[in-house]
Amino acid sequence: MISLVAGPRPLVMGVVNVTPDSFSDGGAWFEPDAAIAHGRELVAAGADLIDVGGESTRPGAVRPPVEEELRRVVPVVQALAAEGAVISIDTMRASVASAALDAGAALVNDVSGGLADGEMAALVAQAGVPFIAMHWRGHSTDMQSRAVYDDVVADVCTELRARVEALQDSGIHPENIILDPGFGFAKNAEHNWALLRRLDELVALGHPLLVGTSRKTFLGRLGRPEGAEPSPATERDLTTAVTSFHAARHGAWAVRVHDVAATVQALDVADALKSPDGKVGS
Ligand code: PMM
Repeated sequence: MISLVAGPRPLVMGVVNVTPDSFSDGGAWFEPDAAIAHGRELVAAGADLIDVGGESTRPGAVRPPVEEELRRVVPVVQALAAEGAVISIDTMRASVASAALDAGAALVNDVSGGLADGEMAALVAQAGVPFIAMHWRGHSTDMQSRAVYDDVVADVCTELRARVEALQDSGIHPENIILDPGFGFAKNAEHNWALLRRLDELVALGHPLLVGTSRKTFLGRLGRPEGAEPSPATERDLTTAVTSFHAARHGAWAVRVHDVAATVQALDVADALKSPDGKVGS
């Protein structure tokens, strides 16, 4: 089983999006065989766990019917889990989480933190598996209209604390709750940078922290004039490796990324910079 205690370096969660329209990889792994082959490549590159998702959450995305989501993810989870990969199922639907757990998934990654489906928390409590609760304010169709905060870091911490309480009330063991600030979800670029700058406050919530900046639009805006198009998503892996390095230096439990090989190198650098007593060097 995967360790939920932050180790010497963060775990690497490789992303397999079985979707026709994800912003980050544009449907490259939509066919089950291609998705399974990609999952194997990510494991070979050093991924500690594989996140399989069948619903695109890009801003403005329309949700697939549940049957379609099941058709996309179940064969991929089944094949990769049978080969020994540790799989998280990235879904907001309890029925999809349940089918994926039956197919061999080991944890549930819900970008809505249990808010989108009233049955999710009870299902996870019953299954006794780790649950990734991401900060979320509503479905992708109109989430950017909710990117309004007094102090984004304080507000995200408050909303995540409320989620933890509700999840515990539903029977999920606190030690099974992993938190995620939800980079890019109802957040503008400055909100995302503030969350990264003040990652320590999120780690201090006392739960393992997952950081998912990979290929997100705020990275594509770096160095571009105001109002210019961001760089293509596949050209954001270097900046992603740097933000993963930063996450490692600030105690993240895991990073969720597309380019596993580059991330492993970045985390190796972070690890090498620690002194032998495990302290972060200056
Ligand atoms: N981002 C995406 C999808 N799932 N899950 C978690 N826990 N955290 C994230 O930041 C997150 C996620 C969207 O990105 P993708 O299209 O590259 O999968």
